[in-house]
Amino acid sequence: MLTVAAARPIPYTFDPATTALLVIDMQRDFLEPGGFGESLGNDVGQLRRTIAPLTRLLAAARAAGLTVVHTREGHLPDLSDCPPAKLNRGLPSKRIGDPGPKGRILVRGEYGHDIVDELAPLPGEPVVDKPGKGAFHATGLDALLTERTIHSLLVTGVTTEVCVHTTVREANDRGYECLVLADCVGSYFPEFHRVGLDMIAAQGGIFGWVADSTDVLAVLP
Ligand code: C5J
Repeated sequence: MLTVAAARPIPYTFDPATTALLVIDMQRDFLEPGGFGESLGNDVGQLRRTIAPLTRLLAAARAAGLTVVHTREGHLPDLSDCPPAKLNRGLPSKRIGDPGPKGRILVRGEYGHDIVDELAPLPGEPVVDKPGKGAFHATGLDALLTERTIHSLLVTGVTTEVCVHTTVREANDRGYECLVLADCVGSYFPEFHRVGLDMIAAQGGIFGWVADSTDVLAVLP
């Protein structure tokens, strides 16, 4: 067992054999200059600062033999898996399925929907395509983790208060112990990022634990 002593609110203990690194939605359209996220006026620098520490953590996790799971938010080309309540949200002409700077917005198979080159999945690493914000909703993620006897999740990706938070809440309710890596998750809104992390660790770790990736790197074999 390994212990991340600096985790808040209390040290986080995990067994690498039953732990997965979860990399949430590190997609071009959210992170890259010229992508959909930036076209909405967002500062993608707030998200891009996660790429370097996450690259290091991903390499260390792979070297330590952890299960690595990537997710992507997006929909089938005919949008049949996108509920109207989601489809009708957003600025007109910048909705899911509309043409965007890197292909149709949040549509599977489009260039912008895929993961940034720096964090490209290795062959054999599962990539979970999810239609919702949470990675458990309408996906095979729970079954995949159960099959591999995973109980603990090192959670990374974007955005802190949306898909990361939703996924951590879903995971917590399903009995997974989640450690969120503060420098490997990001939001376009620094205040939401800070408060989002505080909400996870508050009340004795109501949704999980928070630490920096360097705290995990220090204990990984
Ligand atoms: C958003 C996400 N923010 N991956 N998606 O729409 O957090």
